[in-house]
Amino acid sequence: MSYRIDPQFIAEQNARAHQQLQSDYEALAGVLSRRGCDIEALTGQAQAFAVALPSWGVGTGGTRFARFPGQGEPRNVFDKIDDCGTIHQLTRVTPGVSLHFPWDRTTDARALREAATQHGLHFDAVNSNTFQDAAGQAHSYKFGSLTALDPEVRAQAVAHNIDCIELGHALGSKGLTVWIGDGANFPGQSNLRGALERYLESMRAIYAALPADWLVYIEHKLFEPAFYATTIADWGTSFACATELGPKAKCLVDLGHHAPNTNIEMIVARLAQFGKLGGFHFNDSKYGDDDLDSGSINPFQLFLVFNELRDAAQRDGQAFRPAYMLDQSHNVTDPIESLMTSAVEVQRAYLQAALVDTQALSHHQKNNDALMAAQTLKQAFRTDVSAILAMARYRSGGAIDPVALYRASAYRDHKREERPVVAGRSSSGIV
Ligand SMILES: [Mn+2]
Repeated sequence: MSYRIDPQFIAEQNARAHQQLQSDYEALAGVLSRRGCDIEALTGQAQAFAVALPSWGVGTGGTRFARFPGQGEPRNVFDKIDDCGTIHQLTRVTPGVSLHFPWDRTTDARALREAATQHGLHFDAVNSNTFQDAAGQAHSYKFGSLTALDPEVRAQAVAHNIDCIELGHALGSKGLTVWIGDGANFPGQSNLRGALERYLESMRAIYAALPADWLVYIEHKLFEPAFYATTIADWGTSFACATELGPKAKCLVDLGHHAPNTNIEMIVARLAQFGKLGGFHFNDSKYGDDDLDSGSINPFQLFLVFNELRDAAQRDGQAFRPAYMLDQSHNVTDPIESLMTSAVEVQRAYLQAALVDTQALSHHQKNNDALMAAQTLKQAFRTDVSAILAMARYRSGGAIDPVALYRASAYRDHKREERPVVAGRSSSGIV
């Protein structure tokens, strides 16, 4: 039996922090009340918010130079589910897990589904992997997968994606995320238009295999591993392909997959306007696809993204339901601590955006009062909603202070004993 944090221990730890929280919560309630905001409604919104965990994020990622594994890392998909369960147990904001095949391949989908259910987890979009060669596969992806010139390579990549759909279907998932590393490293290496034509041909075959209630998410990325011309490099290409494929194809925005200083919130607004915003891979970035913890570098950008999402939800109502997922790589922190912190940061940005005085904003926009319009957003962004987030966790049975409780529980020490290092451990990765 693997170690799990005892709910009684959570209750004891919370009891020690509750009085302080109650006092902070009441003070914030007063501040918000003067602005006409009901703190109870906001707490309810925070409790209803969810962002999915990447199964590959609970192991140490590493860079292309080296990986420095941590202690007690998950050895297989069941260990990963245990760690994801612990993150959800303490934060109450991560009920979904996004799997990655073949890393998380299992022959017993029922057992995996059962393990997830025991933790109160379900499976979010599954991810295919044709950016590296799996052991024993017939053809290499060195020169591309869905866009490869060799039709047998393309057929193999298409078959893998269809296999992912079947696996995901057995697990109760409702979506497939496709990111490919295909592209060219040199001018002239590839016919740019031809590569995209082959991509669309391959994707049409994958699209045809989608169950009726599934979506396929096209994830674009500016560069790497193709350093000259990536086939699906930007949201424009992603949008064009999603449009060509049909209503079940949507675009996925990974915050790190853009050039520095790109106005990502505007991309979000555009994709939402035209009904093609499928979902997100949240993370943060300073230079490139850094896969840093969400909100650790540019929390204002994250807030502005959620401000656009708030606007889209207001316009489109229940029909607007993009998939929220984290996609991070942890090199120097305990992945569980990073993922808990990031999930809360995404929830924080969502809640800050909910605080925007939309009437005032609209008024200032109509009057071309740029300064006050910007200040209206800043007022929401500067509001410290920590007490609401903590109260939401507390009321949902989570931890008032997830990282402190996690450390006090010595969870990682237990896992170090339970999970001795084995050769050929399952991969974690960065997409
Ligand atoms: Mn990603």
